[in-house]
Amino acid sequence: MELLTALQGGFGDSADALRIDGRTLSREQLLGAASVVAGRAAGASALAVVARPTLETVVALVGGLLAGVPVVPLAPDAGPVERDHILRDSGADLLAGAPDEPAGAVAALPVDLAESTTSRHPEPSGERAGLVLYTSGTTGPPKGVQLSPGALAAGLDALAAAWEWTSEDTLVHGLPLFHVHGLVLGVLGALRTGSKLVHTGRPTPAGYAEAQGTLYFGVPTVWSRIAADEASARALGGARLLVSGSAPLPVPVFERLAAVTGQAPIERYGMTETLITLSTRAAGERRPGSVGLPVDGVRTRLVGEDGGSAVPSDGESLGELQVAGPTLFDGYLGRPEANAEAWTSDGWFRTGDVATIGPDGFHRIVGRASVDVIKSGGYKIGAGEVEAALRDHPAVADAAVVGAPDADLGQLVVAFVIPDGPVTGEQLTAFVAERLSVHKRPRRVVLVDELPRNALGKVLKKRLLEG
Ligand code: MLC
Ligand code: AMP
Repeated sequence: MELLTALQGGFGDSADALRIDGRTLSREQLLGAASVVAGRAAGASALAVVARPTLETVVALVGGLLAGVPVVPLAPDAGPVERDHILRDSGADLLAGAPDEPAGAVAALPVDLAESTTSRHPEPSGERAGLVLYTSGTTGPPKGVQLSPGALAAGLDALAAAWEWTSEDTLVHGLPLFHVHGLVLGVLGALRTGSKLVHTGRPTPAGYAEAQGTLYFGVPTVWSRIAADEASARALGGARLLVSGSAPLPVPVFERLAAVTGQAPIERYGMTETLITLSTRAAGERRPGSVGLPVDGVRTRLVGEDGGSAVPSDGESLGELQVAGPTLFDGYLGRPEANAEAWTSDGWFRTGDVATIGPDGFHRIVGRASVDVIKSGGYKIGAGEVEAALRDHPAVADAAVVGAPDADLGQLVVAFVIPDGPVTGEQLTAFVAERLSVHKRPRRVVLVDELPRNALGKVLKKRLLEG
């Protein structure tokens, strides 16, 4: 399966085919440098990549894919607990990053853009995972989602069709390069469609405004900040398409963005495990609060709370959204139980999201079935992982973590902590930021004497959210 079609030369090339944080690379230069990485990575079990927003990250990613070695992106600020877990769980035996990147116990593969080779590695047949992306669940440490080159290609082709995305586009975003949105859509998408890529380093309104793109990607927090910054928003008026995803785009943000930029955003829905499965269309209706229709090849259904009954497509009845199709992952790495839970006996993936489907087929995502999965700034954060990190602090007796509604981030990570000694909220925030990664830190810590529990001892999180 050839995934990186734009590297075959058919779309032409330019010195600034890729621009990240002000530095540029042509596709030919990318291929030359990535081929060096591929030569060094060949035969590895898995290649971890410290996914800073840099050209080196893209070179390492492409090198791993060309070598047929599963690529495991790491959040650059991942603390020791998160990083050690991902390295151990994925079996990564090489770690790629800038030459000064500390590799720890794993062998280092330094990426130097000055190194290039004319030897070429034909893209592998695709039997092994292309990417292993780590995602948090309700409990326990993050799980490795195995995505095949075939699923990645099918997902990107479906989006290219839905958004009329071509080599004429210049894609702009500033999203992190260790998740589906920034990495799969935001980097591999450009390397498959042949569009130019501008990565702004951070997803700031000013960075987006300066970039002069035709196609812009953002999470709702980014769009909300752009909509509030009129000068930047107006600069996007000439773009072809503004696309929001990774979390619900609030209707007032949709409307404000449409008013200030002169164009309604596209909203699309997906998951690490399924890639992007639903979207409104470039040529179709863009309805506020709706994520539109299944993309090419994807099938959806709603299932009632009892797990079996079908839910009518009346735009009101709620059910769990289940999906099937060629964009789905090949299972969680080494997790037979999680895999058994994730799929129905008839082969559908349970998303854990609650949705409605209208008579016209338009889907609306209403929320998540579990309060233990938090979406903050578009990042998925498992309450259980943050609670476990907090309990590792010597002055914490117990902790419960919830996602409180927040105008900027969608949800805010809030920790209710029973202390067992002198400790401040700031200290606990820093403790989590250092052990896991910065975006998983509780932004608010409430010290309490006890946690509300039901008769079975389970914490009543809804009560914490109400109080
Ligand atoms: C803050 N910082 C700290 C810290 N507190 N550093 C150390 N310790 C602490 N206690 C630093 C950070 O490192 C960072 O530095 C800076 O402060 C700001 O970080 P932040 O507070 O986390 O930024 P924030 O404003 O909250 O970020 C908002 C955001 C971000 C929207 C930019 O949440 C984001 O990038 N979201 C994108 C998530 C995403 O791509 N999700 C896709 C998942 S895939 P510095 O130096 O970095 O500025 C998916 C599938 C699909 O969902 O459908 O797409
Ligand atoms: P992740 O595991 O980070 O890929 O996050 C996937 C989750 O993000 C989904 O299960 C949804 O809960 C949420 N999500 C993604 N896109 C949207 C959207 N457009 N609207 C609402 N929720 C979304």
